[in-house]
Amino acid sequence: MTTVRAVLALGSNLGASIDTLSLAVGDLVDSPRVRLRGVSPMVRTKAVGGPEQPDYLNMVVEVETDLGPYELLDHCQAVEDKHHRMRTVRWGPRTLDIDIITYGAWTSDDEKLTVPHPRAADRAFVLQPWAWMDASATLGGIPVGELAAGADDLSGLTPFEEVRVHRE
Ligand code: A4P
Ligand code: MG
Repeated sequence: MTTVRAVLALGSNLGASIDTLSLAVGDLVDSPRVRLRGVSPMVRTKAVGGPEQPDYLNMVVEVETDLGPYELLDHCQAVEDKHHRMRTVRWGPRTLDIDIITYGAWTSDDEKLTVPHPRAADRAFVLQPWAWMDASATLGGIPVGELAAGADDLSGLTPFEEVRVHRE
């Protein structure tokens, strides 16, 4: 059976975000067709784009799957729906967003599924946790840690350990 490694980015800024992200990772790999290969730390990030909204928690996971790319998108959207995702305002606050960042070496310009994710290369909230998960990862041939270091939103990112310290 052919399997592909895919990188997924998760974000949440409504509700119990820590629990939502943790449960969502479990839900993603609950399918026998999706196995977990890597998990990043969670990061707290200032919202990029959209209306004024709360900070996000973001993280990245790597999965190995025999689902096709559109099947994987359906699976991610089913997990979003389970966590009461509403699609109202584009870039607005959400209980859970799951984006497919890469799907092996496969590329697509389709509006329904654009891969690699067209905005990932500019977004520290995707790139920095990805670099922490996999120091050897590249996007468009460039190390993701290098891309993160040049991303405009890097200064709005706080490692999860510091999030916990603030809460205690
Ligand atoms: N779609 C196309 N390509 C993909 C892909 N690679 N992965 C389509 C997932 N979906 C993809 O997505 C809208 C449509 O995009 C889907 O129906 C799918 O067919 P959505 O999740 O319903 O809407 P959205 O997330 O509001 O839009 P979009 O364009 O995915 O938003 P972005 O660009 O992902 O931005 N700031 C911080 N700090 N942290 C965040 O996580 N997220 C966003 C969302 C903005 N600002 C943020 C964060
Ligand atoms: Mg999305």
